[in-house]
Amino acid sequence: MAKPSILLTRHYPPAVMERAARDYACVTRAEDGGLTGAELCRLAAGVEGILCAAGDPMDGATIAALPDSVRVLATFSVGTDHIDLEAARRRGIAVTNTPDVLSVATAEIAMLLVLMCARRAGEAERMVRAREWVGWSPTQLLGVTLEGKKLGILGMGRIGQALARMARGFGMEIHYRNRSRLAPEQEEGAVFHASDEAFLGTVDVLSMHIPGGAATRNWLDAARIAQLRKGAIVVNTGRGSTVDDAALCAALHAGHLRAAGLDVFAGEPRIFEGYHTAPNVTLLPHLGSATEETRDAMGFRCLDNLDALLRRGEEPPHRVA
Ligand code: 8YV
Repeated sequence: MAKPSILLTRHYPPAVMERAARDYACVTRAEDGGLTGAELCRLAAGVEGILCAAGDPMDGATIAALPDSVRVLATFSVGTDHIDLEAARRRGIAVTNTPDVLSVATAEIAMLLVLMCARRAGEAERMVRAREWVGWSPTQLLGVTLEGKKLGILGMGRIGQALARMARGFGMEIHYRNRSRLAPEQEEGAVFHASDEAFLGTVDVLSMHIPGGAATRNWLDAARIAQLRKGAIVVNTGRGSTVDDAALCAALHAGHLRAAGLDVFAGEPRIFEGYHTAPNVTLLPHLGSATEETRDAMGFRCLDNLDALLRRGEEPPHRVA
């Protein structure tokens, strides 16, 4: 039987590309990224599945123009805000994602940013690298200790819960805000807050883990930032669109916030200009899931979903639309 044909929009990890080539007739690209909607539709001619990723043009107009052969979009991400799910539903195209396998890696990056913000590691590294370190002093680059501090997790899903487990190891007290309260065995002693106001007014560190999209756009705006305690730290490893960049920058420059650590940005890879000149901000290039183990597992999860639909005619295990 002929292998089903799929389009791979990116250069996925070698083990993923190898498995894809073993089981599918693959259309690949010389470039990684920079794909336009028109090129995507052209490359997709005759393929049944597309292994795509964040940053690919999966808007309504592109999905409407995809060839009729396309039956499934398997995204190499847990987030689906880059895909117009409604447009896919209208075309009868299935959409799958990669939950679970990236929770620990993303929580590690959140914990890394919390540590970097609390201990001013970004500023410190920049100083040493610039050959500006003139020697140790008792008051140089003083940060804050995490032990005993309150970590506020916004969005207590799989990634938030993985971060909570790590932060407990640093002696932090866990607070959270979520659509609904978790069962006690998932809470593991974390304090649920029923309102944004109570939550924001309590925490020393806010770690954001909410999805992108219209419903969460600019969730962290000037009004909510003002509800945070003076000297609070903000970390975002979810989606950049959930933060009002101008408001966050203003609060960092004004000193209301101690520091911010950002791994995601609205309109990335472009970055809001004000962040470049804020010393107390740590900027990472969307590293959340970037470990060898995790990226392999994400790719395999995409292929598992494609296999189910295209090779066995079954319902894919991680279908979101
Ligand atoms: C992905 C992510 O690796 O899974 C997500 O939603 O944000 C990342 O960890 C990245 O978006 C590539 O698709």
